[in-house]
Amino acid sequence: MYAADAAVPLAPAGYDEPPWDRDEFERQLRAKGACYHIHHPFHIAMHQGRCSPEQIRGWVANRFYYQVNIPVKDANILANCRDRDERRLWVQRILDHDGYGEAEGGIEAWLRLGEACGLPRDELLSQQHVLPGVRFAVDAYVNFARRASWQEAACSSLTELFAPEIHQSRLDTWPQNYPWIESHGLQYFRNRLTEARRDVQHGLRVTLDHFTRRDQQDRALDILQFKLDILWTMLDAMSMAYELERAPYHNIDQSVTCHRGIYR
Ligand code: AHQ
Repeated sequence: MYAADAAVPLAPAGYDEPPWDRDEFERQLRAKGACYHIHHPFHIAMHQGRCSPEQIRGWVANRFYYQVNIPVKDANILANCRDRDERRLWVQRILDHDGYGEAEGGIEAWLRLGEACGLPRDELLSQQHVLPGVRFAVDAYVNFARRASWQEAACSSLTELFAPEIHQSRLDTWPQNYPWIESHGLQYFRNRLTEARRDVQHGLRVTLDHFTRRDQQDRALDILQFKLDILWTMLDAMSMAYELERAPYHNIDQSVTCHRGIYR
């Protein structure tokens, strides 16, 4: 970036400030939890038992699009990573979701969550319920991981610093709030309690090691905010459709079918 009359490039914002030490950098990252989607009104209503079966099913069907894209996102991170030892760690995320050997994996577990909520597997797999806003947000995450450095994409996964709390909140409240959901469907959330804690230790170490200048640390916070925005925007789209009953084109033509995804 150049000032109008400067012959030398201006340093990025924060560049000339001293970097945070590791503890303060981690504290700054964790402070972003204030914007985590556990605080979104849709999630608060879900936690308080105020979601209808249709709203729960809409959430499960739309979040399935996020789930099936996590291994694609992680495969892009692996493709951009030249460090074998880091790849040996990161590859576990793909196995956790796609499954391997006898382990069915998280995508299968999410399909079972759908069945437990009364959503047939084919309905989730067809992506027929995926809202455009959810699709755009998830595709933005995958496309970011495709073109960013693997360390920047690893940083974007740090929303999982806050994930164990949200998974535990569902395990704590869904049985009495949504007794119509078969309990076996909650296995996905049980699995993520340990998987998320393990994953985030790796992602945090990569982030604290990689972003060392203050301007880089500021960028890391912005990358994490980008991912927080993705999670929040997904729920905004679901709120429009399932709480306000304003799905796309609701006032024009109920028969309109939203686009079915161009990144096939
Ligand atoms: O089920 C989730 C999951 O597998 C992942 C992977 C990780 C990533 O790589 O970005 N993030 C993530 C998340 C999952 N569940 C979300 C939820 O609310 O159930 C939380 C989400 C996250 O915090 O990023």
